[in-house]
Amino acid sequence: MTYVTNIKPAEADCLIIIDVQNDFCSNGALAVPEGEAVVPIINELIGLFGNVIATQDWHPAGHSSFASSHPERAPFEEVDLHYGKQTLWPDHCVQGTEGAEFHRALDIDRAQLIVRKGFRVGIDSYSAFYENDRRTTTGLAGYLQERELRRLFLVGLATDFCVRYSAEDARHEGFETIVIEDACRAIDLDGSLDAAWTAIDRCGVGRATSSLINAES
Ligand code: VGL
Ligand code: ZN
Repeated sequence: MTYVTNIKPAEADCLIIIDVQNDFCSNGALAVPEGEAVVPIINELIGLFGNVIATQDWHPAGHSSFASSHPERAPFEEVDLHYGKQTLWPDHCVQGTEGAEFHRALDIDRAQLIVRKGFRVGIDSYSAFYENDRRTTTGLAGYLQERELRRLFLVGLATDFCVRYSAEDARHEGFETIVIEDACRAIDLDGSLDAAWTAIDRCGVGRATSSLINAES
């Protein structure tokens, strides 16, 4: 595990806020335990970074990742879709619904880009970079390259799904990548949180704590 300390956000650094949406917070359709606890922490971080991007899980009704789209299947079961195994979820983050909106206290106005993902009815997308077929891109890597943003700090929901896969893909795309641990919360399904940290550590993504990130002095 690589712990990164003494971080002063600079020009080539970017904060990427993953899926801080109502459906992943308390009373949401796919509530992440303590999901909303990341909001004040992330708002502090937004103030320290010159570059901020957010992702928004953005599914059409009837999305293939919804258990309700599969007869006789229940949420949190796994099915085989055309690209491989897919966990089924309760209906969540349906385009245009309140559940898909960002948490109202999140300082989203500072985001320079919002990447919507999971909008293809037949493919889920955990990662901010690649959909779950591992082939279809969101365009984010190209955007970051064109803006010469090279070091990425990931925060948000959920640690063991969208944050994890975004971190792995960011690293594979050649970005220096750091997950800010206390600014994330997990779903934790059948050991998925342990698996996520193992995968994050193994691919060379660093970890940090928000209180050790300082403004440029
Ligand atoms: C997420 C499951 C389904 C996430 C999104 O944001 O981690 N998890 N859709
Ligand atoms: Zn989703």
